[in-house]
Amino acid sequence: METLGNATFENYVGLENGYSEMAYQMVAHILTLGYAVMLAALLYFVLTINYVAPRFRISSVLSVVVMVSAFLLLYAQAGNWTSSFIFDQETGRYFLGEGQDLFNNGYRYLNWLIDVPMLLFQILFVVSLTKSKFSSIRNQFWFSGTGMIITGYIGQFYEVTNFLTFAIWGAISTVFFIHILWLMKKVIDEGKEGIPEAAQNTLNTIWILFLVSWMLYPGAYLMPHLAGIEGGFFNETGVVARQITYTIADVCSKVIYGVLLTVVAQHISKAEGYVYGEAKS
Ligand code: RET
Repeated sequence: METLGNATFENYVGLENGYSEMAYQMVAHILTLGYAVMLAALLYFVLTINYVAPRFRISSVLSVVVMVSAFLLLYAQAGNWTSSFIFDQETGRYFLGEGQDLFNNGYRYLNWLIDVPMLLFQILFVVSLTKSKFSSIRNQFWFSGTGMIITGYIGQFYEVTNFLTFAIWGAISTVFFIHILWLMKKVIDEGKEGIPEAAQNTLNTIWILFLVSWMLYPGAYLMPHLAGIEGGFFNETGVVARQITYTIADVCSKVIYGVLLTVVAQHISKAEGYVYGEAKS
């Protein structure tokens, strides 16, 4: 057991009990679904870029950046899963393969280092701030976004070996997270001023979507310890639950969020007289 060191709990489960066919395949499939969605959505964001007035198009460009980086990361993550665990014919289960790379969610965290600032900046190109300064909000998003992820990245190495270290880094990361939530609420509240009602309603939906989908990530961080400190989700159910949680969170926080921002931009564009495909008078 000690030989795995700071490996994440997926490896401990794979070494001790192995994975049933269903658990193994569900993770492989859900990771594949994840990168397939990112590639499909990439096309969506490229093809719809002219649906909004020119000044909003940078929002679509940022979605494209997020889609490319998420696609590559999830593709690597899926390969990491299938190469880490090997089918054992005697037991009919998948075990941690010898001489293979261990499985690690750290790829995700480093991907978030790109995606989180992009997703936060993205809304600033759609809404107009009435009181706050663009550069001040942008810098704070940048500071707390990267702070949240780097501290969480360090913490996740200790999820099995040292619960206290894991909890302390997680708590520091949460402070940055609360700051981000507070900033985002401010941006959305200011952004709602003076825009069409349909756009205001979509911004309300974006706030709920943001809140719920971003909270899923700390949920996934805690997954091996949910339902009790000892045992609990420290098994294949927890492993499957974590990857499902990540995939739902990724689709909501990157794809649906990007689509809804385009909808807000479309409402505002229309109110300003920009309709795609109509000649300017
Ligand atoms: C961590 C560590 C534990 C505490 C908290 C975390 C928050 C993570 C979040 C990640 C969001 C990622 C997104 C990625 C999109 O590509 C780092 C898990 C609060 C909120 C939106």
